[in-house]
Amino acid sequence: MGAINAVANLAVEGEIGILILNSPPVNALSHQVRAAIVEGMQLAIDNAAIKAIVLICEGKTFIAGADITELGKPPQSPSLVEVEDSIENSPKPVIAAIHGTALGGGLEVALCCHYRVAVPSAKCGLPEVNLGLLPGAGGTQRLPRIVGPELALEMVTSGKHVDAKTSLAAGLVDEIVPEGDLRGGAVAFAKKVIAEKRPLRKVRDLNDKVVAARGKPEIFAEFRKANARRFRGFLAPEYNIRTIEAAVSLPFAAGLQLEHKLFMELMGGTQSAAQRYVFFAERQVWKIPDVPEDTPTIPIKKVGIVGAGTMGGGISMNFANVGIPVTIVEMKQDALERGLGVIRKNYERSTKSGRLTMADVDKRMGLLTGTLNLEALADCDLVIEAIFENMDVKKDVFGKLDKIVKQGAILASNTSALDLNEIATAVQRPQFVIGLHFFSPANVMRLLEVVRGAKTSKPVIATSMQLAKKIGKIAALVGVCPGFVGNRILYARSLQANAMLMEGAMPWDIDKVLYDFGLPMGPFAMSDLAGLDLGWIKEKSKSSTIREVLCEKDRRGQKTGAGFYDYDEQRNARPSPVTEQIIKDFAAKSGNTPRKISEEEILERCTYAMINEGAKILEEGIAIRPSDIDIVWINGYGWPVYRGGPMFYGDTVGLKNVVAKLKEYGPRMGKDFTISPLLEKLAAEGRRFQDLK
Ligand code: T1G
Repeated sequence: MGAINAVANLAVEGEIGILILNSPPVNALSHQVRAAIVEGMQLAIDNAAIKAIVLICEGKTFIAGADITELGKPPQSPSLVEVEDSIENSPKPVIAAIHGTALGGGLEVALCCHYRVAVPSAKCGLPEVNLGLLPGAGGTQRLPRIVGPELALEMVTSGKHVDAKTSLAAGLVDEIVPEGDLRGGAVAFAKKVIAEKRPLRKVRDLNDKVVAARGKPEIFAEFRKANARRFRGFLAPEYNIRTIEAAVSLPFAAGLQLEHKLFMELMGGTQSAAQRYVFFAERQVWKIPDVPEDTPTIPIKKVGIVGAGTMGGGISMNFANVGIPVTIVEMKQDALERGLGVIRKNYERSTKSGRLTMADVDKRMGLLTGTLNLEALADCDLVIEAIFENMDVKKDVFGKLDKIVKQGAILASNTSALDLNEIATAVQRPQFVIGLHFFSPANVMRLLEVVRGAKTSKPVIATSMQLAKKIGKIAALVGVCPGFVGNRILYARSLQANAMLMEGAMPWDIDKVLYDFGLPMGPFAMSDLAGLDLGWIKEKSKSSTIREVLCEKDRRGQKTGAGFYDYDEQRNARPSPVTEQIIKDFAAKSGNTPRKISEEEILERCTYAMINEGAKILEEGIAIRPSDIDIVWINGYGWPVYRGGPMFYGDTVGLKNVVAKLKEYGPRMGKDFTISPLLEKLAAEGRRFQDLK
């Protein structure tokens, strides 16, 4: 038969019509693809020679969902429901042939086919919740009918991709066909359907599993209870749960109506707008304008880590996890043994959750070599220094590494604040020096700030970004300045938080506002967790800050049972009358008159100071684009993804309002506080950070 349009073909093999989609990169259900399916179905139905139809995709994956770039735009016909009706109501059996990932609208289309086959490596999922949405094309009503409400609840609220074996066991796919011969396997299955006169099985009519769950509200009550913490602040998970409840309690058509109503509510909300923004931001962050994708990279086959402390150990695990051998250097044997011991303990903890087997642990530990000898790093392709933050010590280590490590290797620093360009002056090859700023715990935290020095070469940058992807990190390329992007913005926020303590707010007032906003923890609870004595030197302590006074009174945080908060045996925090008095005395001594500070002011001063600092970071070229800053804060500092990041949040509240409020707060923002000219300009022009290209 031949081409239907630019993205689809209809082929005929005997009695089987094969509708082939080919719309790179992921066969998303764009208008063109939807039109092609409807037309292709009609052609196949009208062709008397065709007795069954196979829907298959070329490229790396089956349909990976609706076209996210079209969401929120005026709908174009045919709609996804029209596409689905053309398949489900076909008088000829339709078989979906799945490879790669059948996701979202893609799985919903497959669920409208009468049968589904998949290769062993295929995955299925309804990840709309990750976009702040729910499956809006019947998935919430068809999935529970085929896999049961329990698995459907898990799938639509986690967005997880289910593998082929599990999909087969759950009835989501009917047969696993040979890897590499999807088309052949699907055609053979279609012939079987014809030969055995199998019915046109519509998932919408399969009610056993939902009927069996009727009168069991505990399924949903227990699920909500078990996941309350995980879903805190998000709207979409609860909306998804309500649709599965509807699938159990309502007839199919009524369930579809509720699904559509709830979908449109989420679609129109700020949370989904934020999460869709983050979807694309997570893909943009890898694109470096002046480092093209074909920039040559350095093969990294062996890594060296200097320092087996908390950071060095965590960093090492990332490489062992992907099979790259690591040599860890320490100064003293006991420190080395302690470091390796912590790594083994961390791995063994993963065996308890079943994520790793003891064989996995031994294999990874087998890739780690401890030594007291820096020369052992001579043939490494990458060496990462993870020792304490002292410029002289770092420069000394880099000077030694420069003489030891083979030419062409990358010399990286895990510094979180020091001047990388200054460190690079200690070597003869500054073009091979880069910052790889991991976040603690480094084997868990997804973020990596890749710090570009003044002389860092493009191949070294390209290699570092590629390596970050390999070890499962999300990396943002940032420039050199105190605190880079993440910590610099954190500092701007803490200036406001600490200032408001002097003006009358209490740590728990400020923490509550930021916790309710969606952050996992407020700044003062976070300080208590990290330890108030981080960087504190007792001998030099002069009661010059509230933090110093607390340390002097041995209130150093959770570890001493008291810090800003008091802690019980289970380390539950409660506001402290002791701290309250310390703060009041300290503020009074500094001539401050306390006043009631509203939650609104607390939130605005903290978040607007962050947005303003983000704008300065953009002005200075320390970050490539605003969304990179958002990726840093979402993946490194727990900024709620449903608020899109500080810069997106600025756009949400309106930059005009941000500037107006900053001016209204005026001197309260601090004597050194200035509003970013870029922020002022965008506000004056009624533009957003997102408009910056
Ligand atoms: N729409 C538009 N573009 C998409 C897309 C989509 N659904 N999925 C991926 N892309 C682009 C992406 O931006 C990137 O572009 C390129 O494809 C490669 O993606 C009614 C409403 C499929 C697992 O949520 O999870 O259906 O940066 O880098 O790592 O119920 O992409 O190259 O220009 O991620 O191999 C539901 C989203 C939609 C799946 C492949 N579906 N995609 O991962 O490649 S909502 C999803 C993914 C929906 C209905 C509702 C992943 C992937 P560029 P990539 P990858």
